[in-house]
Amino acid sequence: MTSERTFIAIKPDGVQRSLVGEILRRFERKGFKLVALKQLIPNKNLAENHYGVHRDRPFFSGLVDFITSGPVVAMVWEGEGVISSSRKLIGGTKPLEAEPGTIRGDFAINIGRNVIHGSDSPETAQFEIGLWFDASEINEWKQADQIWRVED
Ligand code: IDP
Ligand code: MG
Repeated sequence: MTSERTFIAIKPDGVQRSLVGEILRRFERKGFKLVALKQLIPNKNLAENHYGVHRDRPFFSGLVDFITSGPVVAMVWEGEGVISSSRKLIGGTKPLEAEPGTIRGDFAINIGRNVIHGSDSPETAQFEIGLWFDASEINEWKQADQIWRVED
């Protein structure tokens, strides 16, 4: 089994709308392991680095203003296949097209207020985890009931 890690962030709209518990619940009940969690208001530098691939897009400055506008809940989740599975739990970028049952499908209607971010590849996950977290903030621990989630 190859375990991997992904970076997940509840954006300021998700925090303001009290969706933190609901979102954590969805990742927990799926069976992934939470290995880092903090709330912070990202500064401009962090936001611009995080969304660096979108630097030349027309929505970039609005996106940076939005993500720095209030508290974000930043997390690292661990498990086999967690990167692509998280993207499925999150749903498509455009909330009106996101499947019902996904986070964006259930809780959002607007692309600029789509509640949550998740890394889209192993390379992005590694980059984003390093950007948002110090190695010392990530905990290695064993889930007591892991044998009931994952075969040996
Ligand atoms: P993703 O969050 O599903 O990975 P990306 O295409 O990487 O989607 O875009 C990053 C974020 O930028 C989106 O989640 C959304 O908040 C914002 N965004 C993307 N496209 C638009 C747009 O056309 N208008 C406004 N915001 C956008
Ligand atoms: Mg993306």
